[in-house]
Amino acid sequence: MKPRIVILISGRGSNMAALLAASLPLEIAAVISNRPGAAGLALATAQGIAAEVVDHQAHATRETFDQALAEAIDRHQPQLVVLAGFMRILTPAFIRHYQGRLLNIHPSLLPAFPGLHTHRQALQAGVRIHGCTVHFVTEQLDHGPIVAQAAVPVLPDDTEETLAARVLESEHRIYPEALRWWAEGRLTLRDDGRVGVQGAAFPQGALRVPGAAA
Ligand code: NHR
Ligand code: GAR
Repeated sequence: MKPRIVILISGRGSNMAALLAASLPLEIAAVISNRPGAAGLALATAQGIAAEVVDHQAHATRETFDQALAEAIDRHQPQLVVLAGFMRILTPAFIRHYQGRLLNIHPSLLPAFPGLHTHRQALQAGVRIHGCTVHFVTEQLDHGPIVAQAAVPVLPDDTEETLAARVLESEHRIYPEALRWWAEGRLTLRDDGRVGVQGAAFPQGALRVPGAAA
């Protein structure tokens, strides 16, 4: 039987859409948003996937919101919970409940630029290479074991918007790939806290910016 996942979103849902489009060998049991107006909800509904809202604004504390969110998730009995542009920091109790079963995509090359406004942070730091990271979620924000990363160049005329768009394209490539590895049972969370990927291809070539590769 195909493994089941639940996807959590907060807005546009383009990473969710990339996962839906990838025909992955898994069942997307539901998409849940903490914002009632999230555009991704309509996208999911249009594809026949259960779309639900757990509105964080209806909760006085992070703890009760996270409890309601976990109840909504667990009704679907997923083997994995996938954060795709989900914008609420999760409490330690929630993280413990989904230990090793919670994935996120973060728009930077972690451990650089955790938190919000990553493209602004990258431009301010003057880095030549930026990107995105798929990682398991732990209590420490944006610090969990890394599954996959993709690098993109930062160009001299980049704005937050142009850089974000370039990174987003790479997000849409590596998140489905990482989910496929998971669905095929090729990911292992090792005792040393690192992630093993069975049978991953060694990448050809390297990115160097500025300047052409030798
Ligand atoms: N929760 C834990 N405990 N650990 C992580 O690594 C998490 C997490 C929850 C979300 C995604 C993360 C990202 O990829 C993520 C990783 C939201 C914020 C944030 O500051 C920071 C990081 C991430 C997501 N959120 C504000 C808050 O007060 C609200 C911002 C908003 O609503 O727009 O929760 O970057
Ligand atoms: C993506 O770039 C995702 O990496 C980022 O927000 C965007 C969501 O877009 N996530 C975070 O910043 C988490 N704090 P999407 O809704 O179109 O997938």
